[in-house]
Amino acid sequence: MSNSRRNFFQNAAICATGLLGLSSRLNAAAQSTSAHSHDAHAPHRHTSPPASATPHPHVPVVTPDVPDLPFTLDGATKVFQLRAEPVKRKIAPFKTMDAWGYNGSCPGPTIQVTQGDRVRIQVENALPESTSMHWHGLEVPIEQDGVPFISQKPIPPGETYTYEFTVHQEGTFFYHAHSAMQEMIGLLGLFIAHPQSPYAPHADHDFGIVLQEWAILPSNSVPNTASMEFNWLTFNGLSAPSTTPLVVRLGSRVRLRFVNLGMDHHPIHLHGHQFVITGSEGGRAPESTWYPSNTVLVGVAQAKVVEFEAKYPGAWMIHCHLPHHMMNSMMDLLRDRQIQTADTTDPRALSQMQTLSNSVGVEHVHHSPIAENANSVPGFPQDAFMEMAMDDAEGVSKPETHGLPPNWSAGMMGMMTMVRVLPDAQYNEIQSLLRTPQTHKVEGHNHDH
Ligand SMILES: [Cu+2]
Repeated sequence: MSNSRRNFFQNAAICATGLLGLSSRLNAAAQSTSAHSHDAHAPHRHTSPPASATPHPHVPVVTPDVPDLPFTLDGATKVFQLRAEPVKRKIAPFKTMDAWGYNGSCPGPTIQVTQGDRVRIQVENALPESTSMHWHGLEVPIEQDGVPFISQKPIPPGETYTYEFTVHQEGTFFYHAHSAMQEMIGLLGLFIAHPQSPYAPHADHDFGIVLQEWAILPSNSVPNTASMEFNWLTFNGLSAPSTTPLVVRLGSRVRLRFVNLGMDHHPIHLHGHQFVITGSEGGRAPESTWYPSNTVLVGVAQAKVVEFEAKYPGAWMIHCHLPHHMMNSMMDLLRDRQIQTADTTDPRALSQMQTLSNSVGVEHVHHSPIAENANSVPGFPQDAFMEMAMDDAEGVSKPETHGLPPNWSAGMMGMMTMVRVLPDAQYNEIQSLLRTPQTHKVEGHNHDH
């Protein structure tokens, strides 16, 4: 180790010690406002982020549909536990996959620390094969780098390996098993390092979104990680319309952090607003580099962070703009009965739609009207029969979808979610629903009777 490098780590350690008090307070603040934290220390799940007059230097990152990873303290060191294991994930109302993940979640739970923190992460291997963990983008000593046979021996099934390092960076990082097929079957998660000096301007909402793609043959549940034909596209392990909308207050500043560890680059597009790209997998970008945009290309192994003022009320889509990534495999719904016609007077087509309806498990299958002469038009059908409303399906109906127009889910497919920019009254209504113990549905106002 060179002198400069040794000095660097010594300085980092001193820095961490000096800032420990601040760091702990930041984390206490973060945990008390964490919207989706599963930390037993967080007393208020689903509480709303504070309004812009917040006393906190930063709001915690919310990873929709993915929990946060709790930690304990050993002196000044934050201790995390990750268990690599098979995970069942219901990615859409009619599709459950057998992936691998951490602590029952795929992607794994989000780690949030503050720049300067010393962290210890105990990785338990409950997989049927060896694994290891790489801290993607973090400047850690080589023995913590997680590459099997180069920086460590693989972690055998049933054993636990401990990583420990100081996080001297800020930004959006991720952790993943350092083997290609294990990455592709889901072994990754977000690693957020909040800055010691708050970012300016202040963001009122901060969301993390993991982009993944899967090849799952009809009637199968195990992704084929060797395939290059992806038919299921997910944000945080869910396909639209199961993805939970991002609910933000009108007039607030919103930060979105995307990470991609798949086989394709995803151009992520936001409707109705311009954003600036404020960071990458290397941390915060200087403000002089920001320019207006509404599509950000999130390349493989990259993180991209964008920020925007939520100026316009409405339900604004956020999605990958690759056309095939805005849908999932229809083959899977139809199994061996492909629709050959969209003629609704064709009894076969109707029976197929009925089959579809049964397999989806909802009474109403919605599709847009088609023309009388549709079958005589070359190229027909394209999107007919691809629109299916599943507003009330399990995993789709939730407080965050409350108040959306009927059949809102008809056009929501694949790598897609929405940001709902809501005036105070509607925003507060959803926050209040989130604080209420959930019953089966939130739409009905008399479901207690
Ligand atoms: Cu894409």
